[in-house]
Amino acid sequence: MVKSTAAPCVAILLLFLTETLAQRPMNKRLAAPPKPAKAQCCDEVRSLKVQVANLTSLLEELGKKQEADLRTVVKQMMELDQQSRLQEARVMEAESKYSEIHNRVEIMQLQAAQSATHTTTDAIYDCASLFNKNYKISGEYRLPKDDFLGTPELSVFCDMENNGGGWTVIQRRKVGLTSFNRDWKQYKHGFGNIRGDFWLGNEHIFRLTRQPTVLRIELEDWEGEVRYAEYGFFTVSNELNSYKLFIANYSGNAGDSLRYHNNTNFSTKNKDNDKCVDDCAQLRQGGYWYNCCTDSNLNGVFYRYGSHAKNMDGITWYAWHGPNYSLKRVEMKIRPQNFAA
Ligand SMILES: [Ca+2]
Repeated sequence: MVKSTAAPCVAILLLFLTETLAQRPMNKRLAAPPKPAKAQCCDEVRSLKVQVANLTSLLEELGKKQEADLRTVVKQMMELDQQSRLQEARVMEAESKYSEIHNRVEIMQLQAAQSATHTTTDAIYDCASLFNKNYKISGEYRLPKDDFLGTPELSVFCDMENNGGGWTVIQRRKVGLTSFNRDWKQYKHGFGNIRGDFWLGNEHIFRLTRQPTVLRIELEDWEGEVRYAEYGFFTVSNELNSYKLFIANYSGNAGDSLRYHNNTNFSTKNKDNDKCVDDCAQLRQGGYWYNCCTDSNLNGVFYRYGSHAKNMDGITWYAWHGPNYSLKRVEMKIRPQNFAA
């Protein structure tokens, strides 16, 4: 009987063990992530990767296109610049021809007038006296020599049309091909082209400002804006006093950048008469009434657009554009205080 009861117990135990062993790997398999979910995730990653690849190539394409566009724009700008320069040169040539013809006519008119008024006492000193004799066209005129004053014949440019006319131009910067880094003698007698860039000459300016004189300075920047500074009083001493500058009574919209130079001597690269340990004429590369050194430098270096905003020795007017901006055009002109148009 003992034998017959032990046999079923062993069978149950074996069955239990078999089931337990069989269940173990099954549980393990159930704990792993389901197969379909894994496949879905990879598909998403793959599609994202494709999208990223597409975007990258799109960006590359855009980048290349932009670069090409930029190159085209730069090329077009360079072409336009070239064209405008050519046009500017053509306009300048035409202007100079026009002005030459005008001048010939004017000189003939002046000569005729001089022979006609030979016996009268009203002498021709400057553009203002010409204006009062009814010369109202701007251009080059020849002032006769004056035996009484001991002055030689002199070519001047008269502005007969702007701000009431009668102006004798004593300085001009607009073309930029004439160097203003000249010596004492050249500044004394004048240099340049009376229809282009020139300095009339300290000796002539001294003579012309012996009567009470107004100075008008006109400035233009590279953006095309025009401003002016006017001095109701302007005179220059003789050579013994180093053509010392005296100015007063400022008015205008450019700011007063000549006041700092008031009461200073004229200096050139070979004559340091400034009020500075430095040699201002050498530093600023011009001839001017240098103090220590500048609040304006109208006889400085002509820098073209693009290189006009980098140097201290350019044609500067601090009160308007600061110490490093070289102007595009300058004109200094004088007229007697008692001038009445
Ligand atoms: Ca000095």
